[in-house]
Amino acid sequence: MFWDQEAETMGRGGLEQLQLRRLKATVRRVYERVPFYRQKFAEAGLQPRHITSLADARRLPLTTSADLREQYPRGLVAVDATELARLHTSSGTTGKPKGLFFSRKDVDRAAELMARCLVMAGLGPGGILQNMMTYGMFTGALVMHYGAEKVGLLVIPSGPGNSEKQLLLMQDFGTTAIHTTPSYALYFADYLEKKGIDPRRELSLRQGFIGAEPYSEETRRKIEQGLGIDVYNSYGLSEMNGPGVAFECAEKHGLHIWEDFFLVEIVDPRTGEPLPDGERGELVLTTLCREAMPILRYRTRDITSILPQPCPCGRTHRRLNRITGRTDDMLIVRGSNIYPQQIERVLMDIPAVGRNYVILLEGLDELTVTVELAGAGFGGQVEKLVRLQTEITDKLRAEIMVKPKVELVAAGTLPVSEGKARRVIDKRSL
Ligand code: DLL
Repeated sequence: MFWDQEAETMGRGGLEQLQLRRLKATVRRVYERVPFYRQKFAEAGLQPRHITSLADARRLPLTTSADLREQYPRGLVAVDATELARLHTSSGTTGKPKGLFFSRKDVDRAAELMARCLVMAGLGPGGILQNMMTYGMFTGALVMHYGAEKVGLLVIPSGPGNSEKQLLLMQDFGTTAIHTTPSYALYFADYLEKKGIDPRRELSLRQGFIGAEPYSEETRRKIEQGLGIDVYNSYGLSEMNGPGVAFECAEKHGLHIWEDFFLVEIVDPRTGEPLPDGERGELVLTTLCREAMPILRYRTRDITSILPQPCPCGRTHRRLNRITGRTDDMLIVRGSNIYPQQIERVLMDIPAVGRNYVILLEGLDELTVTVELAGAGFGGQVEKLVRLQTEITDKLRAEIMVKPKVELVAAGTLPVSEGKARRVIDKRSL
């Protein structure tokens, strides 16, 4: 099923021609209207007429998250104030937020891409979507909301948290699909288990659109089992609209990124040099259709690779591999480079492990992983617990080359955040 079959299955030649036309228009636009880019072009001795092929894109300046903060609040806006329709902000872990503007057309186009994603996952009129993302300055809920309405779904804007209310809505209105983060999906699965509710028999849930945070295949499996749904990975970032940038099709093997809207590059995070398809590196994106706030070569800091093979679903837009981490997520512990996702993969593959965990670093590189046990966990069988603790320690050590201290706690003990989970607490720098 397609939302926009022509655009989604366009031949590569036509798609690349379209990209080039849009790239040139975007370059002209920012050169003429955004002093920040005009200056960057001047520094590089570059003019819009120098961009004559897609390969020339690598001559364009890179834009970083720090640039967006420095240009806050309106530095990167490329339209008149009267054309602005919506503001979102995105706050990182430090400093000023980023101001992200949409024109009316941008709002509609973001919804259009979201609609492609939802139809790709098999949704259509009659579907009932419970949108459990945070409504507000975060793009996650609103962009999905508009896309889902476009497709003809009934949208329940439940927002995050309050599992009791979420469950009631699902029971009373027959929710068929949910939109949430992996951490809340796991938490909610736990909640149902505790309540003794079998989602397969008692709820109408069929699909989950899960994103906004990295997660592993093992976590996908846990969510699918716990909620009795098909999980589709959804990737996006506020700087590029929010959700709807890349999404899985029924193959569930890589996320189609909408290349008529985004120019995709993978670069070596250290040198910024482009890498060939298939190699893992940092994702760099250029908006090709944004009016209010076009962004050239944005360094997402997300690590992934392009799956070069054509997809059996017939879409020609290339697929991104699951995001395996961020360049700024990497922890260096006793000289080893560790990504939190490596820890997650190991944990979620152990059936006795529950759905939440925290990674704590303190003192001189002491690493403690606190792990919730699955459902019935603490049966007072100390021997079993000790065995499990040893199993987790050994498996983590084999994966990350560092021996962590492992603490086991009862299910539901660790805090759950309504927005994105905070799983790594690094007290070393304090
Ligand atoms: O999280 C947009 C979004 C909302 C995507 C809802 C999907 C669903 P930001 O708050 O700007 O925007 O955060 C963007 O979150 O650069 C990634 O590091 C991470 N991220 C988002 N989706 C995924 C995913 C939204 N599926 C940042 N897998 C991105 C891994 C993800 N990481």
